[in-house]
Amino acid sequence: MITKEIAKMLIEQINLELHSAYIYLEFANYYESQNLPGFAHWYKVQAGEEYEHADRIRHFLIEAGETVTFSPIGDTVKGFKDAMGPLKEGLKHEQFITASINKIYEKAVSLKDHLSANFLQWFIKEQGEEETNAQNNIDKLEMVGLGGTALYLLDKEFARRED
Ligand code: OFO
Repeated sequence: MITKEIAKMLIEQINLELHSAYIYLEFANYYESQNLPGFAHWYKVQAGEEYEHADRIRHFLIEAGETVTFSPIGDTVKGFKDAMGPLKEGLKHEQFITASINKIYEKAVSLKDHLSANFLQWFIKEQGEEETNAQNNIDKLEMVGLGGTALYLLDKEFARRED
């Protein structure tokens, strides 16, 4: 149903999505330690989304008759200087994930693997949103600064993220 090349790339992408969840939970750990529970919550919700992305690909592959196995997940980034650190790292990471999705999509198109190409279009749109969200978070923190009442209120806003 789908090409072996794309199946292999998608299995690697599952690993990247799970790695994203792991990275974002580490961000949540950092924010908890900084008494910013709203920021921690935002990234905990994001980690859940990444898990769903991984499972969406896993399900697609299983439906296509592929065998899926996992490999080890990479390490996380630690030791942030301030609350902006994870946000910048998050944007960089999403740009990396977008590039990876685009690469698989382009390969699927070149191999005429239309089923995979069609499946990947959801992820292309999703990556657009993820990059926008990551940039918005940076913009908001830049606007309010790294301390005081405004930061407290931004933390409250981030605590309201539902999905
Ligand atoms: Fe799965 O979108 Fe972020 O990484």
